[in-house]
Amino acid sequence: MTLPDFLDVVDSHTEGEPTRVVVSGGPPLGDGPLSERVKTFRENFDAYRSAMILEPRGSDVLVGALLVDPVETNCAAGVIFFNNTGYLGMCGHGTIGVVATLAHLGRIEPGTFRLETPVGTVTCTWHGNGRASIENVPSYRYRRDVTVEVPDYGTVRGDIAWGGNWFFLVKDSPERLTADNVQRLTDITLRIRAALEASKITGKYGGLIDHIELSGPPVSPDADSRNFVLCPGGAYDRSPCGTGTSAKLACLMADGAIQAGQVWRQESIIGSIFEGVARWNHNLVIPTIVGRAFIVAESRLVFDPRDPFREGIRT
Ligand code: PYC
Repeated sequence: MTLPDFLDVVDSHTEGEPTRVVVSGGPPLGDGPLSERVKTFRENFDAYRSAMILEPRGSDVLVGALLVDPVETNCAAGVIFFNNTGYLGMCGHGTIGVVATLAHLGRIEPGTFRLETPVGTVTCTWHGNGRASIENVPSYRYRRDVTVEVPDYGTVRGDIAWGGNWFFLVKDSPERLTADNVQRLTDITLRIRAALEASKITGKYGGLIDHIELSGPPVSPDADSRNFVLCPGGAYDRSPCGTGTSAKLACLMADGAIQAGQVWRQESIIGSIFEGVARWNHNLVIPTIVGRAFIVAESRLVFDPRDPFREGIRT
């Protein structure tokens, strides 16, 4: 496949975590279910992802979002999220970034609409002034109090939960949750993730646990908890992580530690905050996450056929 000459994108950050939305162009993925279109993207057009996300045009922290036609007729659009290593089921900060981008482009007014993702439909509300809410896909705790032996570190205990991606959540972080400790936090969470994989500990139906979330006491008096979230590509989430906060809410609801409708304020490792609230739908938790996103750039990414790194630097 060949890349186009250029792609127009809008970059934003949601509570510190960046999102790049493709606003014109993008690969032809057909009109099948979004999960099949992800497969087509991965197998036939992965150079679009690498060219947009990897250096020299992007970075390991960046999440990309491609808007596509939805299958569900009650959805305004479909969206496929991707990062430095592959494709995400859902992305909470990214959805808030998409909503702010659509508002910036004048494509939406304050109000509510639905977006289709490869793992289900989310309901978005644009409140204006950078603020958006997303009612996420149904979330749940799959296993409680799972222990894993991390070589040369020790036993780590956590819950496995789904919030649109699979998470291993450690309630009482064994490490200091401060921004000056992210190197160590990254190292430890990478080792926890490798140990889970080596021990064949997975989400339901063998789902790969690719996000690790450590929680501890907040720094801000306005927050209930602080987290550090390792993302699939090895970067840490600068935001409190929308799908991670959803997984956390599912665990808190399962424990009876919060009640339906109670606000949970989740602080990130850099001190930004998402507000979360959840309700039960039978035995599943429906989380709503509120956060702010701001536009930081409107750009044209250029792919010069003579450029040896036009598909990004794959290491
Ligand atoms: O906000 O859900 C999220 C997310 C996942 C990976 C990075 N951010």
